[in-house]
Amino acid sequence: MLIGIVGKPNSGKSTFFSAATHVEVKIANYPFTTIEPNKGVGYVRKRCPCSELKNNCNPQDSACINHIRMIPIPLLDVAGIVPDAHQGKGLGLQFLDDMRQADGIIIVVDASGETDLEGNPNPSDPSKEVELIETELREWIKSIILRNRKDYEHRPVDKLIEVLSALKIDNDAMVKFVDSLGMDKNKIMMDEEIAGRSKGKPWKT
Ligand SMILES: Nc1nc2c(ncn2[C@@H]2O[C@H](COP(=O)(O)OP(=O)(O)OP(=O)(O)O)[C@@H](O)[C@H]2O)c(=O)[nH]1
Ligand SMILES: [Mg+2]
Repeated sequence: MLIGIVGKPNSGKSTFFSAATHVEVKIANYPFTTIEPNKGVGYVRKRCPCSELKNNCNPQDSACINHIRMIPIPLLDVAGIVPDAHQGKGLGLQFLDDMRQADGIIIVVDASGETDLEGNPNPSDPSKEVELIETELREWIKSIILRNRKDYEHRPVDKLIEVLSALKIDNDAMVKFVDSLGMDKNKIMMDEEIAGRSKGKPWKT
């Protein structure tokens, strides 16, 4: 499993990453301090079942310290995402390519509202930062789906899953999504009406 740490530029992603992994990385008060992604391992602490069994365990995959299991979670700190990143703005496409490796994301928001969506010092509504990430990820996936129409159109859903395989989208979620559009799973159609119907709705996986 790999979790991507995402957010607009200058929002505190690397600060969170460094606190969670103890990896020293560049942190600064301006946008695009991080360009190449930083990789490290954070630990989720969970009470280990050995506390109830009243013995000490010796797990191979993680440390158990005083009955607390240290579960390793690889983290990836990537470049900031700006409006229209899916069209290449900012470090758009590089960011999105780095994100392909991640199984899930943590969105880091600058709750002070003192920097805009480009990470510059201007007043801003922090809730817009979550919308920004949702919009850019959705538009990016949508552009891949529309660009590869010839590979899955009029074919079973498996072909569409193949097109999206690099994005680690769950197969069952994909089948359910196709169902929710009222599409035949054996004959995927991506006409303009369907493309329009998905517009504006986050594609939950
Ligand atoms: N007050 C305050 N400042 C913070 C906090 N987290 C980060 N900062 C500051 O915010 C600035 C940006 O932090 P970074 O961690 O470099 O932000 P980033 O999102 O990785 O930035 P980019 O890599 O440029 O996209 C730095 O000056 C940090 O010291 C916080 O929780 N509170
Ligand atoms: Mg950074």
